[in-house]
Amino acid sequence: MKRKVLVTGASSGFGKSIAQKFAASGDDLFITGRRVELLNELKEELIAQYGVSVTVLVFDVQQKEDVFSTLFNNPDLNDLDILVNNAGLALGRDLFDEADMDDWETMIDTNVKGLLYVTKAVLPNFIKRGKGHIINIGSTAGKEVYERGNVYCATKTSVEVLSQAMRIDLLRHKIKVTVVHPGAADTEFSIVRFKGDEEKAKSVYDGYTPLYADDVADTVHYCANLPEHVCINSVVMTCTAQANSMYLFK
Ligand code: NDP
Ligand code: 8X3
Repeated sequence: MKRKVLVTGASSGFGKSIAQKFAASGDDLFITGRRVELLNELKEELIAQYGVSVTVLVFDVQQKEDVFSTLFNNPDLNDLDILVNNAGLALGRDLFDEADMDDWETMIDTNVKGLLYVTKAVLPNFIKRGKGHIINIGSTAGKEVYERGNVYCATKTSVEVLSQAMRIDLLRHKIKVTVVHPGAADTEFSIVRFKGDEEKAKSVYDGYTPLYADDVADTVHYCANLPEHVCINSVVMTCTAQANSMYLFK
């Protein structure tokens, strides 16, 4: 049956691929991000290829008022089935004492507070219907802390903890909560992390085959396609060359 799926951070990487997977299986999409041109391009592609309905919603997840004015009480989202909280980023890879405080704040505001705002804004729709599925994108960075990962690791640990908390507190509303923790994946992630330094970003994926956005999207789509009574709580996935945050065989 056709579902309504909201994917944050769909202008690139995992989010774009996740939107493509759901559209390919006939679901209607709400795709969000800040880069409106990329979202509009994706919308045209999905409509032309799959004939589904696609709505572009442009907002910065850090801006609470914008998140709420776009999502809260939005009648189009009344019968939302699935929320994928994917928007996020790392900024910098610096030792704790040398890291930039503005980078820290942006990561906390995006990866933690943004995820909370978006979830709170659409939750009444799930509660009214007594069903819904929240799929949060964490990271192996939330499983083991690595050198120079400090605040990024803290935000992804928060995603793990908040996923557990949501699962417990929302149990009475029959809402499923899944968290997917991917390891190193070749997206725009490292270009953003290294502030546009493409050489440095590329070197992160040299010497092994990393995950690709489609690998993560397949897993998210799988978790969203299980029977009503089944919920995958947590998935940690890495490429074959990676064991965890610390061990990568190049
Ligand atoms: P990308 O940089 O390719 O995509 C990030 C997406 O998040 C973009 O669509 C971007 O949209 C959106 N985004 C970032 N900040 C904001 C914001 N303030 N408001 C709204 N949207 C925002 O990276 P990935 O696809 O790799 O990352 C997706 C998620 O996966 C992130 O949460 C990341 O932490 C996590 N992750 C990534 C891994 C990797 O190795 N790539 C591994 C594990 C987890 P726009 O710029 O248009 O706003
Ligand atoms: C992104 C993967 O290894 O850079 O979450 O932390 S890593």
